[in-house]
Amino acid sequence: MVFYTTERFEWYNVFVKKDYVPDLEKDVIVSFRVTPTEGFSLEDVAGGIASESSVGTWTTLSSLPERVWSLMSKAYEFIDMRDGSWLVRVAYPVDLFEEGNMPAFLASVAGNVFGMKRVKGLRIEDIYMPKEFLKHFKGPVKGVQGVREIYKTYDRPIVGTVPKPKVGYSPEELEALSFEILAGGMDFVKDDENLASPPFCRFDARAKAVMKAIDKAERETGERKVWLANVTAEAREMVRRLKLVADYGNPFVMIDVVVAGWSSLTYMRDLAEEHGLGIHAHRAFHAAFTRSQTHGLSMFALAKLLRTVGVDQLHVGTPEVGKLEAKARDVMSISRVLRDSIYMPEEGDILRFEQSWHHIKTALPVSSGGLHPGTLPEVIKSLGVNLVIQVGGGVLGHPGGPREGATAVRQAIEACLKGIPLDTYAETHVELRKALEKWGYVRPA
Ligand code: CAP
Ligand code: MG
Repeated sequence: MVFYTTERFEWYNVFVKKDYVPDLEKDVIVSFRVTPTEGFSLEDVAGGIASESSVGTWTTLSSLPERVWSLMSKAYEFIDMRDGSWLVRVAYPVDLFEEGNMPAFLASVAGNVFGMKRVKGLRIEDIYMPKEFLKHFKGPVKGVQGVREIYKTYDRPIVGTVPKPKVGYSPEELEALSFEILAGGMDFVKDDENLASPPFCRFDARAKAVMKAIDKAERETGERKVWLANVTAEAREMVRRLKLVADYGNPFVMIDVVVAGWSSLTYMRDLAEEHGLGIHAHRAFHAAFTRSQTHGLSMFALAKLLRTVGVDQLHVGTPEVGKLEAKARDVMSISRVLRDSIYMPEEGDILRFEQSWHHIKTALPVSSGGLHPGTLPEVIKSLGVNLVIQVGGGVLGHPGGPREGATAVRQAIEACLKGIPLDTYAETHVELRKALEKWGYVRPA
């Protein structure tokens, strides 16, 4: 075996190669937004990031196997963002990573680097994945087409409700409420992200109750109705809950994917496929690392990684009309990167890469968070109809009760698709009128 000493190198500088041309077939490329700590040059910082996230450490080494030279990453492009930060692109040879191991991949490119003293801020804006990398991942089980086939609904947004209060109902109460919501026009009823199996609403009892409501609503309406069943729990229990949901013939489970973690999701995705289920991904906790513009991992990159592992639908937020912080342009880009077979960045967008998805199926964006009938035209205008819409408080808070609340949401969607202003449609649709009388077009603070 040949060993080299690295004593004669300025170690971090070895990882800066400004003349490097990335190989789009064989390199994973990460766009880092870098804010250097005072006293460090940009090259010092970029070299440190590239080293720590691939093969290096903080000092020169007395021996190095020859192979390592071909596994090193290269910081090759530096763009001044003119706000004290730089966009640094780092290329990683695909052979650096174990095939299909998302947690290990992230421990590399999104691991120690975030805590390095030499970075004051570090944010991953995007990750380009070549076919060589993607081919080891399975992607969504159903994809947009598969989800549409479940509902037999192809030309309007799929729409549903999370009963509120988000936690507190008993199974019997949820049964009655779910029936009202579904009979009123919703396609699905969804558990909230923090509803698992508390003493007053055990998962198994809830499953039985909600499925009874679904059977009854399907008989009454003739439409397919679905439960987005939150199975998030300790891994073995999550498996048991998924199987229970499948035994009931319900086609979806929901997972709080960020808090459950990448290994859990990878495993659950395979189990979902075995049982013919789709996965609804709730992103609770994402804002802890996606919200800052100078540190963390962007929601755009997170959405790509989740599609790669395999979720069929994912929360993306609302185009500035909802209760949670979001930028309309970002929400649109995130929606497109889930739905498109080839993602093309907007003109002038230097943060994001063109991304071809190869065999990985498409996924549906879910718009949610403070929506009500008055804000739906804006949501559909921005995000299109190939979309899942979730309205919780905007249904449960309807003055006529949840059934009328659900009907009002469906009416608002109908009006949008027909190109009729809501106020006009409300003249002949009383449930919509009552919703507009309460909320108008307000954007929750
Ligand atoms: C929405 C929601 C969702 C959020 C999550 C909630 O309820 O159920 O969890 O939408 O945010 O509890 O807030 P409302 P995001 O319809 O009553 O607001 O979709 O941005 O991930
Ligand atoms: Mg919720």
